[in-house]
Amino acid sequence: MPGLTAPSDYSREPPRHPSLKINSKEPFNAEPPRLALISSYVTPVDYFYKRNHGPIPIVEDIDRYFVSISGLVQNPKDIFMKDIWSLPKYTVTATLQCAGNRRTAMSKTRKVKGVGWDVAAIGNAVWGGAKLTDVLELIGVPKLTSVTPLGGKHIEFVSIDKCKEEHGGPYKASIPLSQATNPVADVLLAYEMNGEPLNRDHGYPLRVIVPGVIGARSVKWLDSINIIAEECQGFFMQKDYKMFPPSVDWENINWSTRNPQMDFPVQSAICSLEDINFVKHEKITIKGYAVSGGGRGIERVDVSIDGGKTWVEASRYQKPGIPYNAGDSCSDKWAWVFFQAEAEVPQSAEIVAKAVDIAANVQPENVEVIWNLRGILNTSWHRVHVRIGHSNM
Ligand SMILES: Nc1nc2c(c(=O)[nH]1)N[C@H]1C(S)=C(S)[C@@H](COP(=O)(O)O)O[C@H]1N2
Ligand SMILES: [Mo]
Repeated sequence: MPGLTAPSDYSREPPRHPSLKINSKEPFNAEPPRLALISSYVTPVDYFYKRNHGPIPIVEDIDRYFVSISGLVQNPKDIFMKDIWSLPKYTVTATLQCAGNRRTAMSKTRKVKGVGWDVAAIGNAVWGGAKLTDVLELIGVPKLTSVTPLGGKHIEFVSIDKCKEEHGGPYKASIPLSQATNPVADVLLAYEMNGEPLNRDHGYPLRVIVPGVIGARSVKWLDSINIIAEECQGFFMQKDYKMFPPSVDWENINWSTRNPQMDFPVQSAICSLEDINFVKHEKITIKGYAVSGGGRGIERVDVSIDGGKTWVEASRYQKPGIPYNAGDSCSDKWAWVFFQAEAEVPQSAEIVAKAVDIAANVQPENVEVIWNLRGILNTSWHRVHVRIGHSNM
């Protein structure tokens, strides 16, 4: 495609912040330290987790870059950046979370396949761009369309990066057309992240942002869009990012029995403490993030210092000085909340956090009941251990 190319090796990768913890070098997969993650409500681009499946594409000529939109539509068209820039610009504060967040902990119960992540394969950014539904209007697909006259029901986003899983083909994913054309769903073709043009790692020049949905559907380095009758048949929709029950393992898996994961479930993690901590004082701060999918706000975060026998409610906030209330018009509905609680701990304590969303969905107590062979969606209660004293005691 003119304007955008994809290298077939890793010799032209962008620079990255040295504090990121690298889980895989090629392709580059990295997350920030826990404390850095909760240092600000809007995650700085440098600290935002990076999840790639191939070498990072390169824009050679932004004026020649376009997205071709075709498929089951009457008027297929190539959309250039100037067309996108001329549409109303929206900014949406949305949390992106990889379905593999917290995978390493799931692997401790029973081995799973996939890149290992601690609790920071997640970040919150202010995404700026055009609403996808406005872009689709340019080619004659009206708002709130669930099926086009030619039978298109899904919208497929195709990138140009070369992915091993696609045998060197590009990354792709789809969402229902009804969601893409619903202005309230806030699906963006984003060209900005935190007020700056997207950088290469995060999808420059243009990426999809599907708020409230696992990160895998927010396709970076967008190359083309297809309106199709059935959902995308690509690897990352059909052979990955599906949630299986604990009884299914590699010898008895039947991928077609499950739907591709879309909304992410309710999640929380403590970030002010590592898995095992030796502290000097009895008084500790328990701080972290909580978030749910589908725009469901966080109703409550409970914390425990005795492994989950007794609980207290943590305070929740997004922006300083503005009380957070799920569903309130001044809260960011697609974004995480931070929670905080102070506690006095005995000599040795198991600290636990669990969040509840506005639909009263609660995180499961144990990882065993949600174990799945791909290690996705570990949303079990997050536990850390604290001991008073020194590590050599
Ligand atoms: N083209 C392309 N888009 C992609 C991916 C990819 O490898 N290639 N990874 C997906 C996954 S699995 C996630 S979690 C998010 C990560 O976005 P980020 O790197 O900006 O944090 O991008 C998604 N979009
Ligand atoms: Mo992901």
